[in-house]
Amino acid sequence: MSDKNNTAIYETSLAGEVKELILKKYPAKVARKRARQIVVNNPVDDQVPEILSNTRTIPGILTMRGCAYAGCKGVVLGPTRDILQITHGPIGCGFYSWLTRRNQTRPTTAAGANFMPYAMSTDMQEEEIIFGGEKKLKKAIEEAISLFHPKAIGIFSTCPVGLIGDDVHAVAREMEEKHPEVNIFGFSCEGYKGVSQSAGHHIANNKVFSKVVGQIETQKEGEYRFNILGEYNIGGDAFEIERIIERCGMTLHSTFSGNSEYEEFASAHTVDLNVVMCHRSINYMAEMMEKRYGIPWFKISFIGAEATAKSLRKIAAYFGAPELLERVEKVIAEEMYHVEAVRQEVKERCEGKVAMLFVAGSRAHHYQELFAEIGMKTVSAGYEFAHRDDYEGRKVIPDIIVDADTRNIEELTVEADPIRYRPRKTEEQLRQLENQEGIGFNDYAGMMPEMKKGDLIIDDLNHHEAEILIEKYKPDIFCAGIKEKYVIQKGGIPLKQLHSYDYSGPYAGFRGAVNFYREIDRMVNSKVFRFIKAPWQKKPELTGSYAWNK
Ligand code: CFM
Repeated sequence: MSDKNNTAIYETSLAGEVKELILKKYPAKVARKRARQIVVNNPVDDQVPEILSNTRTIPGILTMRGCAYAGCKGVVLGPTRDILQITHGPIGCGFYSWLTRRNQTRPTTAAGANFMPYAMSTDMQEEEIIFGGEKKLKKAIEEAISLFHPKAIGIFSTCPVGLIGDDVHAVAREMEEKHPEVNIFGFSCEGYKGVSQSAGHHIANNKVFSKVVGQIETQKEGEYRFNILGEYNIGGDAFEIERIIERCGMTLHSTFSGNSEYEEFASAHTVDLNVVMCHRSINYMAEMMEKRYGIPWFKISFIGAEATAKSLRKIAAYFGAPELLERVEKVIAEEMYHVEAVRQEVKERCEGKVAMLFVAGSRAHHYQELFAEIGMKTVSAGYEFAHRDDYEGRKVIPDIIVDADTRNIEELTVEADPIRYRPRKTEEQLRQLENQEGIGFNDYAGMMPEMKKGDLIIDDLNHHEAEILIEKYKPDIFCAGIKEKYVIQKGGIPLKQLHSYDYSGPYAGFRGAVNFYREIDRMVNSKVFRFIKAPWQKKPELTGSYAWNK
């Protein structure tokens, strides 16, 4: 038997052992549910074991998840600079969703509107909770319009808004009648909707699609025009992606929503292609734009130098112009030259080290590529709130059981626009691109088919489980967020925040890959974690005992 097989067997048994250890602590009913959310991977011909996901967190478990408001306001709309965003709710919701994700923006002109440095909220008090907050919301909108003259205003509902029954949509309509020059819309994204921030993504997609996309017909100048969906400019990722696309001579019309502005969303339906980076947060938009306007979409990723090169090639192949294909190859060769030198150097020090990634809805998958590029292997990974399709691939969508929590989130019925629907390619051209270029339209293969047999996949990881993982696997690095960071680091394992990137970034594209390699090298080879145990914990210098008077 080869070494490779031996390793696989060892890892399978370790994964099984860890799963058992985790479940042992739980009451029987909890253990039964968690057993379906913790899966030892076994990919066979593109088939993987089923994993339970997108269900409620069991009360009492310390989850890593966020809320629907966070998914709507913080994630999808947050990075847009000139849609004035008002949080209707207590001040904490507005404050804690204000730039903690480190999403950046760069207005195109000095005079361009940028509301991101402001946290705007109705600051609900007891009085509004008892007598209703609509009056205060209208006043806030009036004040915002007179101070900032925005093109658009989004109102975001927090939990109490739903509980007391404030109608943010009626307020939006009334204020829009009064101020027809401003596009005003509300989101019913109360924190408790659905089971996680994933519900908020869907709510945001629906409203942006129905109230913003398609409002403006003017196109950005340029050739090979497309949108990137699901890129949020954390730590400057979008800036790096924009740089590369510009070098390739293609036109990025709009990013949903990193470094974006209102008019780009409003005219996003004029492009010839949508590419999807974070499938979880924005697949709804891709599907709806295809149905209404005929824009094809496929999945790409700019996380990892190889993934970036592959994605650029696919986009160029879609447009098909020989001079574009040539230019893209030239850019890839030049950029890779610089990446390779660092990659080889870092790989020598990182080869064989072990990573774990527990990040939300797409990064736990995408970042495995970056680790692989420097020879590191991922042995366990999971999403906080993704759905079965993000784990197992979109082929399982017809089999996903729709429960009451999912049914609570509106599913828009979208039909082809009678005037503006325009197929960008013929069926034959699409099939040809699939067969010859390997472009999977309307598809996402998911995380599990790309992971090894025996890797441990855990949905909605919690602190108890994280502690067992680090104790049993002793990984060289753990990737998660701020809530996990210090617990893990006190266990002697470096933690890389893959939500906010700690204080760093970008990690996307070619230069981003170089940043990531260097940073991971510093973290996994740092000697500081050896000193995590204080000397007196290892070897007590003083011992004492208590004497009890009985
Ligand atoms: Fe998509 Fe995101 Fe993610 Fe996400 Fe998020 Fe994020 Fe994330 Mo934090 S949209 S699913 S809701 S890639 S904020 S930029 S890092 S949990 S893995």
